[in-house]
Amino acid sequence: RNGIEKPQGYKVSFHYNADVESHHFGKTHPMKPWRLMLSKQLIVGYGLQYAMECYQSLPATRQELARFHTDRYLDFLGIVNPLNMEDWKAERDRFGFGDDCPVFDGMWDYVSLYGGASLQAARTLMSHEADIAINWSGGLHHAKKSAASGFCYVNDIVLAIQEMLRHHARVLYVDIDVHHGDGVEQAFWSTDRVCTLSYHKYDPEVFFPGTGGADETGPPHSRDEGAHHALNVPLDDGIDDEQYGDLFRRITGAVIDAFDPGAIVLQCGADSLGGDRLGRFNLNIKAHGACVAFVKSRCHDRPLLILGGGGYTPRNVARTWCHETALAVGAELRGTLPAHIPYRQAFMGEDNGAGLLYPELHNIEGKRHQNRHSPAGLARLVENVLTQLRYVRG
Ligand code: ZLS
Ligand code: CA
Ligand code: ZN
Repeated sequence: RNGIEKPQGYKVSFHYNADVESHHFGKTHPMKPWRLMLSKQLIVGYGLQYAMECYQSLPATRQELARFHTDRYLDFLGIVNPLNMEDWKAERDRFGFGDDCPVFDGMWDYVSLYGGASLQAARTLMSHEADIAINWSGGLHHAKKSAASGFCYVNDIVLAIQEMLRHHARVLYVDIDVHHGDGVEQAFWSTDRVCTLSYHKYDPEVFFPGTGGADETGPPHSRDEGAHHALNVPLDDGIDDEQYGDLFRRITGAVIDAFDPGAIVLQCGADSLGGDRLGRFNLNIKAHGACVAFVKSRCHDRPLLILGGGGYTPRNVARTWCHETALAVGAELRGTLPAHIPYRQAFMGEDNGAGLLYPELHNIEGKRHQNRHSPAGLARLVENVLTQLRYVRG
């Protein structure tokens, strides 16, 4: 009745602390932590909490954050607030704060909460208490060791991977956010123990962060440690379900086979969906979810860490991450949204009233982008990564 069919024997853990929801980047800022509340409402509305182990996560400590971030950056992050920030103008610029990464009330609490949730998720996997661990509040892939960038203040992904490297020789990072996963790529640039694979919109002049070209593969010389272990799939506007799915399966499948990681981290940024406020792709929820299902199907007995990321049309973010939580636990959800969830109105879409009296889980509305991909261009992208993989050994 609650939509749960039968579990497939995967132990799934869910890591969350509802205190993240209440933080605000500012009224006009596209990053809205309350999208996490909306996601959680859907997940609970479908009863998925009964199919996983739900952990109340704790904030990461300063010592934990310092495993990746510098002391000087953390000092500033801990000290600055909207009232005193005028006194810290030079540091503010140096550490990447500004319109994208504003100083806001409760910033330290917010960043330590999403960081703590990813660390707890990684540890739960490493102690074999779960096969798949989920943190939708994480996936903030742009943060650098000494700087905030692109709405990201601490890099929970790097912290989680560092934890996993204590137990596994090789970790694979896959990133389906519409933006390039530059912070994670940079953190593990000089090691062949982490392979980073990002799919993203690439247009260095106009689209953030401007990195992630096909020839950005790692340190320059083949004998340098980490050479060839950064993999990038630069894409253009409007890629559709079929094109993306085909590309994703061929490339990600080949990377898993070649690199043979001991554990996998999947960043599921929902800004690669059609109709996203900042995105450029045309993916539907089922195609986005098919990436999660594909990675899960290739994990066999490797632990899988599933993280959130971007996603700027909150009702679509919540739908996607609810659908993907169901894929993780192996549940089939009925298409009509539960009737009794709080904030059900939020799922009604922009044009309230006509037609959408019974909103669907798997449908998204919103403007689509013109598809700028050709079969030949996509084939070249696959060839390019497969060529690079000749240098990658598990
Ligand atoms: O991957 O494009 C940029 C940088 C700028 C243009 C925007 N201005 C404000 C700063 C300089 C070149 N930044 C991107 C960052 C995208 C981060 C994606 C994060 C992730 O999804 C992972 C979580 C960007 N795109 C759109 C905006 N910033 C943006 C749009 C609207 C606003 C409001 C608030 C702030 C200023 C006005 C803002 C940023
Ligand atoms: Ca990406
Ligand atoms: Zn993004």
